[in-house]
Amino acid sequence: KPSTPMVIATWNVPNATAKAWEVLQAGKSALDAVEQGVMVEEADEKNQSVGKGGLPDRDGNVTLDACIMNKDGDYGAVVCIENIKHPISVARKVMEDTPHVLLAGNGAKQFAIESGFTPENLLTEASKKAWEDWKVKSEYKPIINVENHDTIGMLAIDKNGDISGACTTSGLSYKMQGRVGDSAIIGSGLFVDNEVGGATATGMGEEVLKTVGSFLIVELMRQGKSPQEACEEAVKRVIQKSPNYKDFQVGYIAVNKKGETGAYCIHEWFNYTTNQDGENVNHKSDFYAK
Ligand code: SD4
Repeated sequence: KPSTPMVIATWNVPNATAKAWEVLQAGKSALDAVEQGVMVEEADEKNQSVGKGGLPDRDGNVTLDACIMNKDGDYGAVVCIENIKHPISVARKVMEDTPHVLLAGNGAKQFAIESGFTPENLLTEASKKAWEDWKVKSEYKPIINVENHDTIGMLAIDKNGDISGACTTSGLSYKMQGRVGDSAIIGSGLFVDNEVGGATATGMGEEVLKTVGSFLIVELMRQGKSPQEACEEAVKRVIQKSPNYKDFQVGYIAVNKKGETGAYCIHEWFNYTTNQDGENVNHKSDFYAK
């Protein structure tokens, strides 16, 4: 049953959604909820797809992408930032404290340090070992393992009915140096329109970027589609454009103003977590390739 306030996030991230719910319960905004929610995963070294412990690029650099959107449609993002554990908070500062919306690489890191963030090594022993094992063959196939990736995209609706969203990732593992995916790009990895709803993506960023998936979902909801119908349409768009869809995963989640949710992906195993009334529920997403 749809109800608000609520939180929805990609993958099985009960600690993150519980944190976001706690923030909402304290009467804070959806913006605070999504920021603090995804920070839980950024700090979790065991999650090798975001923040500290993220898998590096092919040269061993951990480079992170993150973005955030508020109820007014403001957007802030960092791409290819290194050594900063909480890129989502830097993205929020870009949105709130600069005349810009997107900072990249060294400039983003510089801004983070000037804003009080402490640089640190993000390559954990476990991720370093995984990279060293990968280097033995160095097979550069930018094919996402369909079972194992967990960029976190989160959407929340607060007690005022306002929607915000956040998305954070270390991107595809062993990507080329400088590669930026969909997660921090407005309309692709995330889009929120407070009059309509929000959407966020996980999976092969190149495919999400080509079809501007999250914006598409929000626009379809604006035209009257349910979040579920809109997610299905966005996945079908990817499939129409990419005959090799069997080789990669894309998954979307969405929520509308009423708190109705939707999710759809190409391959089985995508799942997502909701929190309504303080209860975390993990859901299996419906999928195309049956
Ligand atoms: C990217 N969409 O950088 C991200 C990867 C991802 O879980 O979702 N990983 O393309």
